[in-house]
Amino acid sequence: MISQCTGRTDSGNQLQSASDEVELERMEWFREAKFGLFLHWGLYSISEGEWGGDTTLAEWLMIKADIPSSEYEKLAKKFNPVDFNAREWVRVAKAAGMRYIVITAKHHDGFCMYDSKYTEYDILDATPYGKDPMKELAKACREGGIKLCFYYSIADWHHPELHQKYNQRKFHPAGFHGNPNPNADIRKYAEYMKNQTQELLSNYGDVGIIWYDAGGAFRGDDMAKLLDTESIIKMIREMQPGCLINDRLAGPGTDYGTPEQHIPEGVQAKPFEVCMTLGRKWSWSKYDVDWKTPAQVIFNLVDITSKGGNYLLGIGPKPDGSLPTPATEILPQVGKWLDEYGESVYNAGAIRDQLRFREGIATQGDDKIYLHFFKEIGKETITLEGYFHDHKKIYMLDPSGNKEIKTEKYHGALVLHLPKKLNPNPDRIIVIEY
Ligand code: FHN
Repeated sequence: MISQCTGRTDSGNQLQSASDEVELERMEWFREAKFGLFLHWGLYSISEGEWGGDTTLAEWLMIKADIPSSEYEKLAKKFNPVDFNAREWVRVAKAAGMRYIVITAKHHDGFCMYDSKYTEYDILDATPYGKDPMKELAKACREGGIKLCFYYSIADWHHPELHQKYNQRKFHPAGFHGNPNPNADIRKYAEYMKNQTQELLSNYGDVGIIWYDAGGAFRGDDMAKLLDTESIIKMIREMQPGCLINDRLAGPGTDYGTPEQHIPEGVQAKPFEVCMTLGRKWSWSKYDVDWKTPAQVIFNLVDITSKGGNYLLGIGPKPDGSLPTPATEILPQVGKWLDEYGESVYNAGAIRDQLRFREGIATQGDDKIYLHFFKEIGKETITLEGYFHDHKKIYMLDPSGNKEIKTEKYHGALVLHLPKKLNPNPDRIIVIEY
């Protein structure tokens, strides 16, 4: 039996090879974490979603508004997040039940939200703020016991050694760059990327993930060859063996898949993490008004867990460093539910049995099956086919006291008699303990 939390077998010796063991070890915190906070924060946040009358913008501000570097760089002089409080960000994440934070160290605009020795185009050298927020966040994460992870854009609309042809060609057939350099040398950009990865892994303590992202750049190009990604991956493995690498860096041996804004169908063979915005935008926009409800977030989290994945939920801090009010209202409600019912997520994963449960979503831990009913099912009994355990007990999960569920066997299936009054929460959970 494979544990859903660690992926490790009960005997521990059915693993295929030593490298599998290393991989499982590295992934263990990630499998157990289940839920993370994705933060997009940068110069684009200053526009608050608007530029030249267009109010549909966000972190793609520079490319969508076709802003040259000479113009875009001026935003740095306005970036002064005086209300940034790393401890508050960590408190909000933890209160939501999130166990890791992924933050944009550098997005496609090329601006570094940390103190880099490889460029002056960073928050310490180019803004009035003059501090490194990632240092403060790293400290707050360590104190708060949650993992700090860095998003790093492979695309770069500012760096002189990345030819525009490698960046996104979504709006410009020749590719986009804020200051195109026809003589750009991709080897120098590859070295820059590797050096910045090295400093992120050197200066902020343990890093949970380097979350690479091309955002459509290098499409049709051999990214692995052009950027020598194998040497970057090798360096990461040597510097911080516990640091994960997502699959958006082309190359051998990355750790997990990253479906975006959708939940894949069915249980996935490889570890994965669904990244999704809480509103409509990845970064802060005051025009972003379509926010998911706590119930929708909970449903997504349980659905993703039932398929063996993690949920990385995105919000955009404001330019002053404060968090969007809707996020600070929605996330604590998700955290409250996880406080009461979170064992069906944190201590569980995809169903391993042949159980067929049509009335809702099932997750399975090491010795429990959790049946989540997200809507009224309009009947007093349900029949679980393909169930074969000799269970110890079956009960409704209830923080005020679990309620025993009556059952009976019927032609090899298990019939559950549902209680008349189901809990008034967005999710009623029946636990089968065996
Ligand atoms: O282009 C980026 C986008 O701005 C955002 O960062 C998302 C988050 O996963 N990734 C890319 C689009 O897939």
